[in-house]
Parts: sequence; structure tokens; C-alpha cells
Amino acid sequence: MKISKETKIDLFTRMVKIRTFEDETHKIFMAGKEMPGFLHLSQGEEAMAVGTCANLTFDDAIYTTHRGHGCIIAKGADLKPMMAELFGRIDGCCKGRAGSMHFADVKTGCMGSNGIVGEGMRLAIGTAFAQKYQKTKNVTAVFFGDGATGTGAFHESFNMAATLKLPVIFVCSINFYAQMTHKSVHIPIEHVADRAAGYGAPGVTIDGNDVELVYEEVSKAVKHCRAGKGPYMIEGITYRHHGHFIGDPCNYRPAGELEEWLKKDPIVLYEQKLLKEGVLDEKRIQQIKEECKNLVDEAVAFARQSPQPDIEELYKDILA
Ligand SMILES: Cc1ncc(C[n+]2csc(CCOP(=O)(O)OP(=O)(O)O)c2C)c(N)n1
Ligand SMILES: [Mg+2]
Repeated sequence: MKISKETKIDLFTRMVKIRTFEDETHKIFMAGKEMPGFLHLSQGEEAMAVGTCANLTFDDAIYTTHRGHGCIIAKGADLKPMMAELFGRIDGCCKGRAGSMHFADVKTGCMGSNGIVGEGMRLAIGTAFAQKYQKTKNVTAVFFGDGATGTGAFHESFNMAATLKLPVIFVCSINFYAQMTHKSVHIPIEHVADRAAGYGAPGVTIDGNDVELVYEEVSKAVKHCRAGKGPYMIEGITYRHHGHFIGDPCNYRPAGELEEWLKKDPIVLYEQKLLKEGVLDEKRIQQIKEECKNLVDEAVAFARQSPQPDIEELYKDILA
């Protein structure tokens, strides 16, 4: 597959945008004053989010997890309401009610993050059913982690998607840990994508730190789904640079493990590749990084000036 220069620059820029947003979020959260709740960051896993979402339009849907900022940024959501949401403010994409773990941005097709491990998969089936029923040719991608592959939600959703031939791309980011538990402790096989065969669907395991590879593999999955052939599974091997949540001391990680993975940082690798290919030079890379920093700074300023929700907001938009 030949990837155009524009697409390569777009893939790089989206990854830098996510990294910059999450690095800034980390700092603000650690200062302990403005950002309530829990924070799970995805630095290191950007290639999975970007390589997937770069194949989708706003009319396609995604569902993601408690570690979902990257997917939502990759899909094209505006950083300002996202940051305001993390600050719990009224101009947040969910009016300050959702916070980090329950982001949604329907206009860009971000149907929801989810703090309940695996549950995004069940919701994805519903959206994919609607896409098929309405003959839209749109698809739904659902992101989840290694920890979610043992849930009933995974197997039930995959079975239903395959039986009804629903356009669902199951995107599993293997970052090796479910909270503090290593994948070798709870997954009895080497590659969980092999399980797709049990439902008669294609499943591939790839290097999840190679953004072009993720982009190419997901493009095959999207084609498969748009053609009405049912679900497809992509398993990408990657790593989270931070702990499970911000504040996790990570004492379950063997010495040197993080350092090895930092050498495979998807953004650093891609930057080197694009420099070597002459797609970008040092100056343009710097510019992209500055542009992303400006966007994030503007988002923080926007969040800071947004009011706290009124107490009456508590009773609005409730379905009973
Ligand atoms: C149904 C359910 N069980 C347990 C938890 C507690 N929990 C939160 S995150 C997590 C681990 C998830 O691991 P994984 O799916 O690999 O995602 P990652 O955090 O690595 O991105 C667990 C067990 C939960 N939120 N929901
Ligand atoms: Mg995990």
C-alpha cells in the first residue's frame, strides 16, 4: 500500500497532538488543583489510535476505554471541549459530567469512552447493527485492552457481530498489563487475535507501535466491514509509558522494561522514518510540535475560563 506524503504527515501530526495533550494533562493533574477524578494516560499507544482512526470518517463510530483520550483526539474531536471536560466545566464535551473516563463527542463519531472494562464492545454492536440496518456502509471501531479479552462482553459481542455480519473492527491494544496484572497471568494463548477464527472472522496480530502498519491493516478491516463481510480483529502490540493510572508507582514492572519500550516509542520511530524518507525536515517537525503545543495551550485557557456547572445542571438531561 502506498501511503501519500500528506497522509504520513497527518499520521505524525495526530500522534504528536495526542502526546502533547496528554503530557500537559499529566502536569495539570499532578499539580492537584484543577482536574478532579482519575487519570489514565495512553502515551506510547498513539499509533493504535491514529492508525485506526485515520481510516474513518466522522460518520463512522468509535468506542473506547478509560484510557481513551488518544482515540478521541485521533478521531478529530476538538481539544477545547475535551480539556474543559477534564476540568469538569460546563463547556466540556459532556458539560463537565463525564470527565476523563466517559468522554463522548457524537459529531465526530466518538460514541463514548467507558470505565467498565469491555462494555464498549456491547455498545459497538448496537451502533454497528444500526449502521447495517440503515444500509449506511459505515463501520464501528471499538478499542479495548488485553484485560478486556477475558470478559464475557468480548466473546458475546464478537459472536453476535459475526453471526449478524456487523461492521465492527475489534481493536485490541496489548500494553501487557490489566491494572497491575501481566497478560501472561490471565491470557492462556500468545495472540488473542487467534480467537477471531473461533467466530469465523479474520484476526491479525501486528506491531502496534508502527503507525503505518496499523493504518494499512485497519484499512483492510474497514474494506472488509464496508463490504458487509462482518467483523475483523486487529491486535496491536504496544506499551503504556505511564502506570495504570497517574499516581501508580509501577513497582510491578521489571527493571529496565520501560526503558526497552521507550526505544520503540511510536512517535520517535516515525519521526526518524519521516526524516530519513525526506517527508519532513527538522524545521517542519519543530513547527508541527509547536502548533500542537499552541492548540493544547489554547484548550487549557478555554477550560480555565469556562464556568463550573450550576447545581441545577445535575437534574438536566436525565432519562427516567
Ligand atoms: C468490569 C470491570 N472490571 C474491573 C474493572 C477495574 N479495572 C479498571 S481498568 C482495568 C484493567 C484494564 O486493562 P486493559 O483492558 O488491558 O486496559 P488498559 O488499562 O491496559 O488500557 C480493570 C480491571 C473495571 N473498571 N470494570
Ligand atoms: Mg492493558
